[in-house]
Amino acid sequence: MSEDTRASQLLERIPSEFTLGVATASWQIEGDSKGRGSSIWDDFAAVPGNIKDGTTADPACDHVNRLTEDLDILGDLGVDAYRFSVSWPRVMPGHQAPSSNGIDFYNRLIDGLLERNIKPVLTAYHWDLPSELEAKGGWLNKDIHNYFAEYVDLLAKNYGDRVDRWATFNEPWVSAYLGYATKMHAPGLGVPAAGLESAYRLMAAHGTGMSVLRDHNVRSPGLVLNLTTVIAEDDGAKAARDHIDSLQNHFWLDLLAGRGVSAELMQRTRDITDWSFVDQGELANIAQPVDWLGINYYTPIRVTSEATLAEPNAQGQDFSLYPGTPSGVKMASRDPRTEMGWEIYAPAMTSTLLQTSERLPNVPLFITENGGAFDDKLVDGEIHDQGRVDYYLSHIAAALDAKDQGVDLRGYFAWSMMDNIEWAEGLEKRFGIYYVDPLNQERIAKDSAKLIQYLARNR
Ligand code: GBH
Repeated sequence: MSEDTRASQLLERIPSEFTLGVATASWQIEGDSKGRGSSIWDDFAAVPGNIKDGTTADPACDHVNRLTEDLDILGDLGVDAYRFSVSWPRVMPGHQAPSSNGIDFYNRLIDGLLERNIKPVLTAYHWDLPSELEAKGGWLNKDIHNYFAEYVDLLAKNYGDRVDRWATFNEPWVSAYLGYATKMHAPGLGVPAAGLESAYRLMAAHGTGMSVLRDHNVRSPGLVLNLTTVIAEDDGAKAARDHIDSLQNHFWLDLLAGRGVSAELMQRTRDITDWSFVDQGELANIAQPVDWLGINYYTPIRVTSEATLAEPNAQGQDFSLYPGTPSGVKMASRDPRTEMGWEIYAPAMTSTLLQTSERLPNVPLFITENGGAFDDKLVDGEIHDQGRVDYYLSHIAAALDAKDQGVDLRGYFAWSMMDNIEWAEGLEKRFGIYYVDPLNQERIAKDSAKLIQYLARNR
């Protein structure tokens, strides 16, 4: 089937009230690090070797200085919504007094979106913790939820009248396990027990943030998790599968659904932590209703006990991210893959949505990130990113399959609006639907941008 036919058939399946959007995050695009306080990602990037190509926060996409141009791109795309994150150290440098310049930047962003008829979707925390708070223990500090509450209060006061949808956190699993259990992300602690503890404290802060957002009566508060389907390739891998599933998926949904931390998970991790940081009184606050849940989906996780069959690991897939996994198993992602090595397998997106709607019933779901890094080639000013176009066609269809099967799926956001700093991978891994030239910051629509534009404009 031709690509145009696939695109027009997909278009027919998208309901008119379904939200179509694109997403970014502050540290990955903003640049202008001089105009804000320091974050753990600035500290992490300053250590040689932490970021593969030595990329630092500046200039990134120089988004702070190119705000109008980027707003015009969003307007031209014709998307319903734009998901961005606020840099905590830009609006509250050092977690001290608020910065009027920083607050004004997001006012201009939000107002510019509304002028173009685009709904602002705000994430409070997408990984750039003020350095001064990390010095106090970061997400291991038992008072971190109170610091977070002060920050969310500032956001709600300033933006609560105009933001359409709020997320307290983006992917707390990544903060806990890439940042604290391992050294893959900032702050790079590398202590397994710290992964489990920070995972809990991030969710405690989510609960406190929700309370603040409710106090301010903002529209649609919720959060974003990275969830996926974990597949055992054989019987010998089932115990490992269950453990990874519990840390990756169940843990967060159990807390949100009021089931607390499961006895099985506590049992399987008892040699790592005694979970004494779990405060029974706090669990109800963590479990307060959310108006929506965002799911960031990229790839499934496969586990096998047949060591010789194992494929090379996908980028980042490592058992150190899942403290307590039984030994004797391997990750077994398959071809085809993106440039990250992540397996492309759209049915796992459908199953992830189905599984999530069972584990946390009656909560509207959004795909808040989905996309891929591909080896883009700029030829005569054009990027024919066929791999990414195929990825979007198959994954948006897979999301709609879940909707057809009864999942209350309300929208889909492509990651990302433009090429940006892919965290520890630096600038070499490109997830954008717009190409960003690292030398002159020129933005060029890839074929995938034309696909998203076609879908967004023609519904
Ligand atoms: C998201 O993280 C981030 O929100 C976003 O900032 C980032 O740029 C984007 O995705 C692309 O990476 O790692 O092999 O075990 C996604 C992080 C990616 C972590 C998929 C879990 C599972 C496969 N997640 N990953 S693997």
